[in-house]
Amino acid sequence: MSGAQQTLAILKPHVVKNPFSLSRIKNIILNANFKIVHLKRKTIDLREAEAFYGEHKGKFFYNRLVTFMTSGPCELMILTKENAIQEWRQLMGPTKVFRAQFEAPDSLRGQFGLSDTRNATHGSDSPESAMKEIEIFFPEFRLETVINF
Ligand code: IDP
Repeated sequence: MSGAQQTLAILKPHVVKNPFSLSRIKNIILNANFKIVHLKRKTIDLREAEAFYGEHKGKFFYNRLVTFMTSGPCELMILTKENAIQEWRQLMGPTKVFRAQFEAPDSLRGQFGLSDTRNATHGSDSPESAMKEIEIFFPEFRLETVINF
């Protein structure tokens, strides 16, 4: 049995608006040997954004983040690969764009991030959050169907 793992990846609205960035990021994803198991382009609604970022409620950046994430279409993806959660976070780079640009300039956030809010991508940070996040955006998706992908 393979050790394939699923993670939720989001390409944030400023990336989806820019066809050049979007196709470059998708090439990077495929070249890093992730499989895109499911992909949806949609504008996240307020209820989904609040469920998704609930742990950050009350922080100084929360309103700005929710406003941005609901401002236009995102691309939501279920990615699979061995050790997908950690590998995707590694490919994304640090949360803060100034750190990404200095410490990991080749990372997705280093290349495509514009600010801490508009840091290009999201990735689940644990198997528990991957399951919860996939359930928010892909309620129709049955995780067990790709366990042995
Ligand atoms: P992560 O996306 O790397 O997992 P989290 O700490 O879970 O990082 O934060 C969620 C999102 O909140 C980040 O991707 C980023 O867009 C935003 N964020 C986090 N910290 C800050 C900040 O200090 N200023 C502005 N936005 C932030």
